[in-house]
Amino acid sequence: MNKKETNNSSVELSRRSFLIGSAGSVAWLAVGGLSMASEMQAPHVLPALPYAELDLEPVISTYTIGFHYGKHHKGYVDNLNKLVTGTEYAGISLEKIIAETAGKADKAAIFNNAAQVWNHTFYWQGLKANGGGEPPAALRQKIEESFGSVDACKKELAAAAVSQFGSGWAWLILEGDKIKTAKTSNADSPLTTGRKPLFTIDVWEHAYYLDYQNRRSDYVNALLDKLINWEFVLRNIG
Ligand code: MN3
Repeated sequence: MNKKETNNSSVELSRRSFLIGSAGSVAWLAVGGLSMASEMQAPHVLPALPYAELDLEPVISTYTIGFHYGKHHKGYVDNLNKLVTGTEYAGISLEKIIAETAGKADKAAIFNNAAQVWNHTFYWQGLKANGGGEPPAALRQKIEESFGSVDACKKELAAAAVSQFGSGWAWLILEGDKIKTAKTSNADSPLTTGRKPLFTIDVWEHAYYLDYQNRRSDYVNALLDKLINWEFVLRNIG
């Protein structure tokens, strides 16, 4: 572990301690992917980023994160809290809200905001400073079984991200014992079709337009080469 990572870890730990101390019911902070929001109750809380806002420079600028995390992600949390207050969805977990509102036209606003809260939290967790590079051996083997090579996996995921028409998300998911790629539109999530998310890339324009304008593929490739947190992907396989 280099010095920068050591420093980041201690920043992360002290943030966690602070949040756990100040909001004891928020269990999202446990690292490990899918369980991250399982005990989050309304009112829903914007989870802390697992790194400083400048740590993803130069791939994702502090300016982009300021808007994306501080305005967009926070906006979904605030909207969700407004929408569920006084309804049957108040006080239940984010995952349960997503499961119970998926596909219901009259619950679309609640679904969209809940799924966007989940998707963004998952997206931030999947990135890290000095990410990319080679996956851990156990993950590399799984990727090779599924795609032939790490490079082929990254190419297929980048193709999914670039070809998603309009706003949405590209994913690595687990189906059976194989890793696959997927893409979803707007707020949609693999969770609603029983697929297990391992990693996601936000391809809404707000995720990259300030830094890359129309060059979505440059954003996607830089993210996969320099920010993907392979340990997070491996933990989600479980
Ligand atoms: Mn976004």
